[in-house]
Amino acid sequence: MRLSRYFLPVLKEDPSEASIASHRLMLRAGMIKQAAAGIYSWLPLGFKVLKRIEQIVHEEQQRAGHIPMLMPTLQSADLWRESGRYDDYGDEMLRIKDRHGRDMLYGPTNEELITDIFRAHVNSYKDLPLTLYHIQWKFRDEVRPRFGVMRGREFLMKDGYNFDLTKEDALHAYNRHLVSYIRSYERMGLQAIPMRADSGPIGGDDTHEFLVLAETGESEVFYDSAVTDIRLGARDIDYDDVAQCRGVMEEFTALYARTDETHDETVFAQVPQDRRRSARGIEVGQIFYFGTKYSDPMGASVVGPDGTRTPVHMGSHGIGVSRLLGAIIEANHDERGIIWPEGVTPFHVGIVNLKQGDDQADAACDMLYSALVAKGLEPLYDDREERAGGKFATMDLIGLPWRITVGPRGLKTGVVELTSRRTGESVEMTPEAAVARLAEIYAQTQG
Ligand code: 5CA
Repeated sequence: MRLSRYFLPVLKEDPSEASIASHRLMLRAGMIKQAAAGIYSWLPLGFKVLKRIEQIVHEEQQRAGHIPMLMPTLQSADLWRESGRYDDYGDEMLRIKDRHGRDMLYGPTNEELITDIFRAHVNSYKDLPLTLYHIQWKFRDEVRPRFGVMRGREFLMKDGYNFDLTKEDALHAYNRHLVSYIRSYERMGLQAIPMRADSGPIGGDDTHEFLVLAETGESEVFYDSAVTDIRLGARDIDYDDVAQCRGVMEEFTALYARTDETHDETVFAQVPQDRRRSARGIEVGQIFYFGTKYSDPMGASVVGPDGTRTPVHMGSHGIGVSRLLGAIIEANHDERGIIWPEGVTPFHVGIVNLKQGDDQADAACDMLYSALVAKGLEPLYDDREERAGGKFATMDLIGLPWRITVGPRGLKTGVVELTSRRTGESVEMTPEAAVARLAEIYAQTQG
């Protein structure tokens, strides 16, 4: 993409409505624009990152054997009356009447809808296990929408639902989700720690939230600092291997890590004192096992191997896709702007032409551009007639992890400069070497 032809409405000044870094930087980098309280338009740059995150979530869910689909945003109130949650959900639910006076709602989550689909089409235990998911907009009429996309009213969520014959099978689904979530977050360059949490309006006994540690996080958390040393990394996972998934779950949840809702001072006191931490975190996902809470009242059952009908065991599992942009920026920025992890960056590399209009510099940039594209990389070429300082400031603000600077001086000896946004380090090399280096770096971020 050539910047002169793109739509990147960066702001020069800090917007007054933004109190935390991610909100401020998303507005300044022209990624989002508020449409109403807690409701945002996703401008091209923000939309690109949102799609990259979605893509990682899709790949990792399907790797775990979960099946993508799409349910609508508007739902009928009748289903929610069946589960008993129409009244329970309270003012957070946006209620709407259609022209016939029928009660509708903008879905805050989809347990009822998916259970209805299941009971209409699945009848036998032979069709289990089954996990369906979608990535769809949700609406929750939060009392205090704030921090930009972090606590929106309209937000994008991946929500998945497992249907299993037994509690044991459903717990395997729970573990599978835990593992696949950690993998997804790691690919986004994030450490999100599973913490024992409270199930709130979703219900159930078993639930973990995934928290990214950040001073601006809304949740208070307590943990054993040794938990921050655990990584999934590149290990091979067989999602059908019940013992392996349980093993990973146990490894990640054995140490003390809880949100304030489940925090227990007496248990916490058993953690060695020098490892006891209290901090703040951003909740980027939550998994639940709730047994037959929805399948029972809604009649979602299967005929088991012994010929009798039993309600299915269920769980639901959510990732805050739009919130993740905020969380990633909170964890990756400096005073000059965003620093995207390679896995989610909107463009792989920025090309800065120091002397636009100079035949040699223009030709070198065009060649670089084509060579990067040929390697499957997406460059953003700043081809505007602007001072170098302004071009650098824009690149630093929007946070592409790598920048190639092309100028007449370097071209005299056949070199360009490759700069890391994170470390600020610059290395001179030939354009071919820069392309090869970037191709190598990005090959490592593939799932
Ligand atoms: N049905 C379950 C799991 S599918 C569910 O709704 N879980 S949840 O309530 O925990 O939401 C899942 C994730 O969505 C949260 O972990 C959080 O990351 C994100 N989320 C929740 N509320 C908001 C909000 N107001 N703005 C942005 N993201 C949100």
